[in-house]
Amino acid sequence: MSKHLITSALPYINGVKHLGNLVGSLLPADVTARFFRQQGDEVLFICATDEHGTPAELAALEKGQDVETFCNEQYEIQKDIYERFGLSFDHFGRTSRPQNEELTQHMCEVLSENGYITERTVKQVYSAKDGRFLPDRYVEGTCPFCGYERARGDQCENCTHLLDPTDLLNPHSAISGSTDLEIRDSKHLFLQLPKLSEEVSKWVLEKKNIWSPLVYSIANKWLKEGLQERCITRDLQWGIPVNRAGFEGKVFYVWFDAPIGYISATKEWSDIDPANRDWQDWWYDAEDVIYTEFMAKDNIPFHTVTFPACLIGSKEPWKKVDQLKGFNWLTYYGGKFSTSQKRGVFTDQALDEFPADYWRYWLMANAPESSDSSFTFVSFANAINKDLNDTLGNFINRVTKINLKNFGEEIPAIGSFTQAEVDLGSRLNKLINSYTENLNKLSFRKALGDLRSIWVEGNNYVAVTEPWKVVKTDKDRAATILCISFNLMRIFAILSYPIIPTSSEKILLSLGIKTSNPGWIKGDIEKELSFFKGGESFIPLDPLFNKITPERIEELTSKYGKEEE
Ligand code: B3M
Ligand code: ZN
Repeated sequence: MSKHLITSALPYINGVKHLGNLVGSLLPADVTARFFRQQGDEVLFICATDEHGTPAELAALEKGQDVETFCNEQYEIQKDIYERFGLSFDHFGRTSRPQNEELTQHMCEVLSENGYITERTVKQVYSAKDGRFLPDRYVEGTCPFCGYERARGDQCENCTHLLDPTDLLNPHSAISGSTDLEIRDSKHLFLQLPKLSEEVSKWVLEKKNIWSPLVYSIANKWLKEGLQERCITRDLQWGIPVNRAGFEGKVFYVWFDAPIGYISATKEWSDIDPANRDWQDWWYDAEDVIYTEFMAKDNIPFHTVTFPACLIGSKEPWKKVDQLKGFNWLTYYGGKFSTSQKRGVFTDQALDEFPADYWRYWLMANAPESSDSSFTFVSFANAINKDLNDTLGNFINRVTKINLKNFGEEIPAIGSFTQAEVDLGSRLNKLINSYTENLNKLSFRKALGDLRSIWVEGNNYVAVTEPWKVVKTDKDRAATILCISFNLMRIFAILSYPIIPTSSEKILLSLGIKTSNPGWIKGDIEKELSFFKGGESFIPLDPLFNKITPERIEELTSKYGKEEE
């Protein structure tokens, strides 16, 4: 039995997330957590809201709320949405909780004791009108590299250059719009990454054949460019205070405290039940733990270089990531999802339109693994109609109908296997082995292709054996075919559980199986195909899925926008 620690990148607190955020970390992490639990492994699935930094402050300002009130509200909104999407976190915490303050301050102290933190006075943009320094996104202006006039103080979203607020041309305050800005001295802490470069490079090299090319190449590029010292403090009110003389009124930079949030959210989890839970079992001297992280590609540098550098620099035995699944982008009709321009489908709206399983299925079948994927309602409707409704749903409906007509609400008695069942078994064996292997390798698109092929086997089986015909001449043979078909329903439900858990639970319940962990299909397929032997009762299922009509597609595309503006 393995011990899996799974984390998803922590969603920023500022606003409801869109489908791209869901498929870029949260959902694949959940699919993997469910899958490992079904293998009988010990799993701890951790996430939290990422609550500090200028995104939170600016969003709160926009809503006319103080940041703490804003974060409290947004945390509950996001937590509720993720529960409705079936994201089975063992704990969903907050980086603004005391555990993260304690651990972040500790991390800075030990890094400082080990000589990896220096103090330096830097030039900062100060706004007399706002009465404060303006770090990162608090300053906007013209990008010196590409002339984009709405560049932010930390990065130009047009040419993606990382910026410092003092680089901007015609800068103005993002709060008051004031251009009356001055440059003032301000003392900050710097993480001496160059001193950790050799150890980090050695550690990254060990991952060469473990991480995907996308992940390994991004980590390597950063290391090859040469690591620079990084400022890990900010002149902000909202954040984890820097508990160091001379740094009153300053907080840690959000990307310093956020990854530590994985550890502190685990401590939140064990603080709930300290008699039975120990966060250090998963993070401290925890070489028996297999740690897998999920994130979008822009987060890969922080997770493969800066955060491991902090853990290495602490000289404490913190668990570092083993496997890291990075994703490209999900686009909306080829363009970017946009919170500000209200472009695309957001997680709260998605649940108003269709059940979570519809989205879970399409997103995992089209996960942006080796390249970007584009969401369109036509593609979405095709998958729901063809794969869920016409393949899985249709198989269940037709077997149930034939059985009700000839044997009532009882699974009929199984007889001996013919060549049809032997062939079915060997095809299923191959497909299930491939599906299991692809999920183990986090190859989600391939895995979903296998799952689809597994469902198709059900329809092929009844098409070949024709129980509706056979029942007229050989009722026992028809009984066997239908009994095998009910066993296929159970097999499909168990295998589909990581992807479409709500539908899978409904199928299992209709077969009289109520469980929080349905296990897996492995070993002797003949045994699985004769799990039900006959005599068991079942509850006829209402149709699990509804087709999406062309009219509905039209309605959705006009509601959520289509072409890039
Ligand atoms: N909050 C997600 C993002 O960049 C960021 C991840 C933090 S994981 C420690 O959108
Ligand atoms: Zn630019």
